[in-house]
Amino acid sequence: MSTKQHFRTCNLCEAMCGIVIEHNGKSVETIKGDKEDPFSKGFICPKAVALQDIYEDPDRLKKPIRRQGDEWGEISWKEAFDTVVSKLQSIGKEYGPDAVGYYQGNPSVHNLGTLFFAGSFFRTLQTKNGYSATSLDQLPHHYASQFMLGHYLLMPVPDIDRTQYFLVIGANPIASNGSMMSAAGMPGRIRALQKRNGKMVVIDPRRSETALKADRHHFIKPGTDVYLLAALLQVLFKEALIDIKRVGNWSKGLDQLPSLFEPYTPELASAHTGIEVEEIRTMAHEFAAAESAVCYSRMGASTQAHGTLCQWLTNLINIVTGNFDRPGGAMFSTPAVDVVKGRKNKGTQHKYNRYQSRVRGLPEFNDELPVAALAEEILTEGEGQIKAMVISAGNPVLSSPNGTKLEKALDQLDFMVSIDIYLNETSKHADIILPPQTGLESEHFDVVFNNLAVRDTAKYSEPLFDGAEGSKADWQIFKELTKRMKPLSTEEEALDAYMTPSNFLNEALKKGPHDLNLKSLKAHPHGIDLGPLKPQLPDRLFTEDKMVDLAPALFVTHLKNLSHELPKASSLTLVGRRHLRSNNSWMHNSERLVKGPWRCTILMHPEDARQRALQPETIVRVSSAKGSVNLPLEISDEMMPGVVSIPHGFGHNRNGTRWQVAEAHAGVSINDLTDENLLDGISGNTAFSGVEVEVSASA
Ligand SMILES: Nc1nc2c(c(=O)[nH]1)N[C@H]1C(S)=C(S)[C@@H](COP(=O)(O)OP(=O)(O)OC[C@H]3O[C@@H](n4cnc5c(=O)[nH]c(N)nc54)[C@H](O)[C@@H]3O)O[C@H]1N2
Ligand SMILES: Nc1nc2c(c(=O)[nH]1)N[C@H]1C(S)=C(S)[C@@H](COP(=O)(O)OP(=O)(O)OC[C@H]3O[C@@H](n4cnc5c(=O)[nH]c(N)nc54)[C@H](O)[C@@H]3O)O[C@H]1N2
Ligand code: SF4
Ligand SMILES: [Mo]
Repeated sequence: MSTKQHFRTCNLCEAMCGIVIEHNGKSVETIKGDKEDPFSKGFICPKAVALQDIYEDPDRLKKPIRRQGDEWGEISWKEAFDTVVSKLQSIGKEYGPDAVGYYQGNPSVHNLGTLFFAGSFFRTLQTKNGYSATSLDQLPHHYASQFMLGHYLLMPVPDIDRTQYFLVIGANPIASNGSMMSAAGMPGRIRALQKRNGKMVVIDPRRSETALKADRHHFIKPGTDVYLLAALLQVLFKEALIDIKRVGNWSKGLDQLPSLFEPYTPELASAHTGIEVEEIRTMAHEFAAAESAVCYSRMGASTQAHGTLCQWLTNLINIVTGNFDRPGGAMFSTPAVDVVKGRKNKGTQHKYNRYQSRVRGLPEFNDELPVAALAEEILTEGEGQIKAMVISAGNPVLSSPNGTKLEKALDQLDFMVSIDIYLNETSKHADIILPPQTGLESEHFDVVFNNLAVRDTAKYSEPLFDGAEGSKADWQIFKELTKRMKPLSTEEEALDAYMTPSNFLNEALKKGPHDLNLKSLKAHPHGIDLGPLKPQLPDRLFTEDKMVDLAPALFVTHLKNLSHELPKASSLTLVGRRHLRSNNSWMHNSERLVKGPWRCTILMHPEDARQRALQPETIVRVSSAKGSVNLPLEISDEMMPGVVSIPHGFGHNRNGTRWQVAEAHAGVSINDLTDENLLDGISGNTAFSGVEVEVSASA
């Protein structure tokens, strides 16, 4: 068979790299970067080849399976759908709609069909118990956007290609390839910044892969970023370095800010963060003096106790220095499919706290509750207790705090269904697993990540291969479930065949700002360049008064209540880390990606190891209030003294899973140590950073 070329976008992470796949119609020969892709220009990371590994993976599920005791047996799609819907309906009827919960994991937003079709199904459940990986990740960013700009999806993106000063707080884009900042080819973009005499400053408790490339790196005590950000604002106001520019014409609340930040001196910030007073002042001066500058705070500044305050203050720093909505600062994309306009806010300025979680009273946001509440909502008896779960494209046993508690909870459900390609640590608790086609078998367009991209481009990827015989795509699964839950009306019936991801995409493109359609995208298989980010405020604001709210009352109150006292010294604080060749919990089944040195280690500063008489490369025991794990110790001065780091997504050592390579590289789960009670005080987002642990030689 002759070799053909197929062009597509890799959908494994947020970077949207263009790839060229050489294939013979049945199998992949090579996967390489597509130099003609206008966004990625040939860049790929080592994970791209995993698209082939996942496609060929003998462990990947292709037919629905049903559990009987510890055994799984294949069943037909009809039997699977019938059983799932009759179980969900009977549980809903007996205990009320809140008895059925759902969780959507990270790959949901990388999947065109799921984005278009999952929502309709979950709405048929009419439950308050909706959860997703959002509250393990970027929920504070949505709060900041909703409360300041009026729309939770209107996200400021660092204009990395034009900035002269890039302040990176709690992000490691060299390993993660960027998040809430789709920017394929981060190493090249950082090199270009430095070549044009720009600077990158990194704030991280670990000298990360990104910190190694920085002009300056400062260690910071986990969870204390709010003091640093507030001190930067204090210096800017106190020394009259404010130059708000255009935003001043359509923003409110500026007058409140100087007194609000006055107490947050660099001295106070230094005591909390461990960063020198003079370094903090210099950072503020440099930021204000730079031709353009952008502060970018991500995971480390989001999944922590003051995540929402951090995102608010990050926006403020960009705004009050005149670096908002202008080249080189924080800007907004103009995506071909406009998800922001597409998801109207319908006048509810704040989709927030319309109801609370039953047991702990955590606030709803955008129809979801924080995942940290999920286990207790299943385990705590009473009206509204969750009795059944639908889990799609997620692995919360490994990804959510106190995973051991969640796995106990899942075990006691009356019914659970997973929509997943693997029998993983979570789906193993299901009664039925519905496996979708995936990756190379799917068509693709990035609806979400173009909204977060550092440049506007558009690209459609055709499916490369047909799915296995009789298999279904995620969207077909959701569509079938929806129809069975809520039979179609005659009008809907007439439209049914038209309701496909491509038709929806075509409609959305036609409504979008660039006058595109599916046909025009198909004519450009490498993608279309739509240019650099453009200023677009105040038109794009969604606040009712068309003003940027610089001082939302909810945030101001929390800041006023923030304790200035230093916490009592803890022994060791735990943070996470990501590795370039891994992706959350589900890419450990590719032999090519897991090879090399053992990655699931705990990193510790030499002085901390010496104090505990711990030897390198020995197995140590790490204990927290929630659990303990044993894993190899790596001693390195890349860690800040007092802070240790363990990667997340490992822990494939639980019985009953079916991913052979991952089981052979099991590691342990950091989330057996993390705590479902440590949350961002405003949003209920999980605070993964800052868990106290003790480390000792393992017996
Ligand atoms: N301690 C700690 N915990 C963390 C983090 C951390 O930094 N530290 N990071 C958090 C973050 S940011 C995130 S986003 C979460 C991620 O956590 P989750 O979203 O809960 O889990 P993933 O590991 O992404 O698992 C994704 C699942 O989707 C399946 N899958 C892959 N592709 C498809 C598909 O096309 N369709 C379907 N139906 N299924 C598919 C995979 O088989 C896998 O089982 O983890 C969070 N947990
Ligand atoms: N290779 C790879 N790429 C990925 C993923 C993956 O698992 N592997 N996951 C994807 C997903 S779902 C996401 S959300 C993104 C996340 O991408 P990023 O936002 O870049 O997140 P991380 O790579 O986890 O980097 C977070 C950094 O914050 C630091 N940190 C921890 N606590 C604190 C703190 O309190 N303050 C400060 N200032 N820093 C702190 C950590 O040491 C770490 O270096 O990556 C995506 N890309
Ligand atoms: S950085 Fe790697 S995983 Fe992410 S889109 Fe590019 S090739 Fe895929
Ligand atoms: Mo994430």
